[in-house]
Amino acid sequence: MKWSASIEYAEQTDEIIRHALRVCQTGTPGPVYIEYPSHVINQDIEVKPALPPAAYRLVEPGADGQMVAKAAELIKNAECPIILTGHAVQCSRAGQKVRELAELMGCPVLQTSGGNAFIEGIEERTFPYLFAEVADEIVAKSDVVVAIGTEIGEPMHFGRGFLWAEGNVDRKWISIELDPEAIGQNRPIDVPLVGDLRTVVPQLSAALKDSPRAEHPDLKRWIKEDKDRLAALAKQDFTTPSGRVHTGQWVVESTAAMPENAIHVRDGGGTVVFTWTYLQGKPRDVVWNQNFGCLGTGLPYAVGASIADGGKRPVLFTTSDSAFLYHIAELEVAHRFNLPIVTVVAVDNAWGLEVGVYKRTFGHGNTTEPGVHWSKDVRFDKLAESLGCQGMYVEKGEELGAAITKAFASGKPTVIHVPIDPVINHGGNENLDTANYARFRTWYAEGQQ
Ligand SMILES: Cc1ncc(C[n+]2csc(CCOP(=O)(O)OP(=O)(O)O)c2C)c(N)n1
Ligand SMILES: [Mg+2]
Repeated sequence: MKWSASIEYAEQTDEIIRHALRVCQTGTPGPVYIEYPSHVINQDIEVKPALPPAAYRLVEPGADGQMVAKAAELIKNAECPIILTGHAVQCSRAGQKVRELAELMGCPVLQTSGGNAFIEGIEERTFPYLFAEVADEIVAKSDVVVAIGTEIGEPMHFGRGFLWAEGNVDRKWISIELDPEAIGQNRPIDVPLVGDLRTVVPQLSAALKDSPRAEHPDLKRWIKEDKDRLAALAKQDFTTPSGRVHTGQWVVESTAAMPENAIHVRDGGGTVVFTWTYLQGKPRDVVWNQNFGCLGTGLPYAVGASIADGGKRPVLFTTSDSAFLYHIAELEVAHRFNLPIVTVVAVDNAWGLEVGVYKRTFGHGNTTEPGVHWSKDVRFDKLAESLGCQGMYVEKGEELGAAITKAFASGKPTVIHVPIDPVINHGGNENLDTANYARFRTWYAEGQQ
């Protein structure tokens, strides 16, 4: 909680509510807590009309004008300026403003791993940092980075290590953030632009409007190379030794069948790692617990997102099995509200990512990995039916896309149980099969574990 208060006198109500709204929307937005003692709840008071927001708190704060001019100069004089988008771009609905800036800058957009929602209109020029090969070249060539709504945290190697240590290492950093405390926490910043993304990004665009940059000469090639990469991944040979579905195919089929306007919710271990590489859709809203990678949040997020949306947009929830089990009873809510959530469960009957760690630590076959495998008799489709939802069981990867389409068409909350190959999912001794696993590991202690 950012703040908490108790309303001891009924007449304080307005003042305390206003302060609560002020605090929760200042800096990084977050919840506040107010309690009413029982003697206040039943009191009658004269209530004056509510003040308009701008009369009692800062609304849509903008950045310092001199700083905006300095940032614009850096961008104008750069050879390869780029944009790095964090999760706040999606949360604050600043996407179309970022699109305008990206077009004026003629530049590619990199996504942080927590900010992988795509912005309508610039999907093609957007690449996931670390998981698209062209992103390596883009980072190395970049000489100015406009970081928008990101703390430039550990999965970004703090904007200092790994990929950032290649190429133009003296690149300049412009950081657009609502929270002044986020500026410069993880790396030095050349130009801080503090304010609401929805105000600051247009300020920067206005400063560049009269001299838009030509499209970067490599942009078309980057777009083509990434398209080719994704097409090749979709056509990969997905045969597995066990005959169970390959995790890569599980991602390809699920995300290719994702409706264009879907909200994509993610949860799990190995499957999330595969999703960064194999993702075929360009979802405009992605809900996933980046910070701390806390498992089990997916189903509550899916239910919450769908209720907040009024049940209008389809919700595709891709999850690993163990993560799904945490709060599986929330399926009852999905059923009771008849929410259009299609859950696709990748079932390896294990805490897969942890099994991989055991194997690397103790060697394949040298451990029974106690407590990380569970019975093959668990059936998520049947569990779903018992809670009022529709259940499906899909054993063949190539049949998964059609099943998802059918599930969305039915309008019913549905759970699709997909048995996936355990070795592919959590890797063999060397973790050779998990897509870009070595790169994912660089997040943790720079891969020194
Ligand atoms: C709440 C929580 N507990 C434990 C972990 C550590 N952890 C990371 S991945 C993982 C295994 C996840 O298993 P599953 O959801 O089945 O995904 P899989 O790797 O098998 O695809 C665990 C236990 C975590 N991230 N969050
Ligand atoms: Mg699992």
